[in-house]
Formats: sequence, structure tokens, C-alpha cells
Amino acid sequence: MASQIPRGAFIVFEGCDRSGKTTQAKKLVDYLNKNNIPSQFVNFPDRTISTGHIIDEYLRKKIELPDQAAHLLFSANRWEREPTLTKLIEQGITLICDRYSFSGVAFSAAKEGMDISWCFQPEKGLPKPDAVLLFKLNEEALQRRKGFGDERYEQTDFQRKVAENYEKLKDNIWIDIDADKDIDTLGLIVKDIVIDTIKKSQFNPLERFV
Ligand code: Z5A
Repeated sequence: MASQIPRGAFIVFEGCDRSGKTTQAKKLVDYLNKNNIPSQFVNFPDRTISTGHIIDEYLRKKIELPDQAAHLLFSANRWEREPTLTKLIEQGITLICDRYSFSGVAFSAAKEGMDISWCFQPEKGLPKPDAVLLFKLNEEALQRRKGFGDERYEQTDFQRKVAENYEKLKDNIWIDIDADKDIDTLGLIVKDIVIDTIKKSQFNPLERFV
């Protein structure tokens, strides 16, 4: 009788700008692979694929788009990657994903006139993560990090609204991470949560957003 192949976990890192998600996600993937847990770093927006080229121009303020069109483009960017992501997870590869649908909703709904439930609609059907680690940094700690760049959304007031929206999106798969810690200490905390999630999810079916 064929034994069931364990699937990879799908773990998302979310948080405001400069909260340290990318640093931790890449560090973690190195650690997992060195310890024979096959894993891959993925990030959204993926600026290397078709929809991502337009998103890159939009974020660098080279083009303007209506808020709704920009929102749908970010979602389309996830749908463009979806077949690859699903296949990797089924093959047993754990994905550590730097921003996902929750960024899509939290950032778009921080704009005037954008309804949070409308923003979630195009995400329905995409793979649902097994865990979402929310990197939280208070404003004082954030000021100590390197400054904002010139991209769209890199303003304190806007980031505050994004943080409020994250709170509205939380359910039982979310875990708050106090990101005001040095990189190595944070790495140990994140690693324990991720290993635990990989073990718990490996024989559960991958869920989808409904
Ligand atoms: N967006 C959207 O609107 N809709 C969507 O659907 C999606 C995204 C998916 C671009 O994202 C924008 O797109 C983003 C959301 C929006 N806008 N904003 N703001 P991106 O992926 O291109 O960029 P980002 O995610 O914003 O990167 P980031 O937030 O700037 O970085 P981070 O990943 O949180 O942090 P980091 O790069 O790991 O670290 C930042 C700095 O802090 C760096 O100098 C590190 O060396 C330092 N650092 C990291 N960790 C520490 C600790 N622990 N202590 C001290 N210093 C640290």
C-alpha cells in the first residue's frame, strides 16, 4: 500500500515595512534546507513575472492606476504564481512566503473608499497558509531601522492604517511576533514556530480561501 507523501507547509510572513520579514524568511529557508527540510523562499509582489512588471512600475511611481485596478493586479500576481506554488507544496517543499493576500487586503483597504471585504474577494480560491507570522514593531522601534525608500506606501500614517487592517484580518492561524529583537533571537523564535507548523500540517490537506 502506497504511503501518503507529506506535503510542504505554506507559511506566510506579514508585517509593516522594515519589520524584518525578508531577513527572517531568507535566514529560515537556509536553516531548513541545511537541516534537510526542503524549503523555498517566495515573495509577493513577484516583480519578475508578467503582472509583476506592471506592479514594479506602479510601486516605483512610474505609472498611475486606479486603486481598484492596482488591487486586482496584485491579486493577479498571486494567481499567476498559484500553479507553481501548489505544485511545490504537493511535492513536499515548504514555502516561506514574504507577504501574501493579507498584504493585498491590508494595503489596499488602507486607501480611501476601498472596502476590506471587496478587497478580499479576488483572493478566494488561493491556497490558504498553515500559519501567518505577523511581525510587529512599534513606531519608536521602527524609527531605529533604516529609513523608508521612495516607493509608494512608504509613509508612517499609511503604515499605521495597514497595521490596523492586519488586526481585522486575524484568525486562528495568525501568530504575533514581537519584531523588536535582534536578528538571531528573532530567528530562534521563528524557527520553533515554523518547525511546529511543518509537523502539524504535513498530512493535512492544503486549504483554500473561501
Ligand atoms: N503590497 C501591496 O500593496 N499589495 C500586495 O498584494 C502585496 C504587497 C503583496 C512592496 O513590497 C510593497 O507592496 C509593500 C506592500 C505592497 N509596501 N510597503 N510598504 P516589497 O515586498 O517589495 O517590500 P517590503 O515587503 O515592503 O519590504 P520591507 O517591508 O521594506 O522589508 P522587510 O522585509 O520587512 O524588512 P527587511 O528587508 O528584512 O529589513 C529592513 C531593514 O531592517 C534592513 O536594513 C535590515 O537589515 C534591518 N533589520 C532586519 N531585521 C532587523 C532586526 N531584527 N533588528 C534590526 N534591524 C533589522
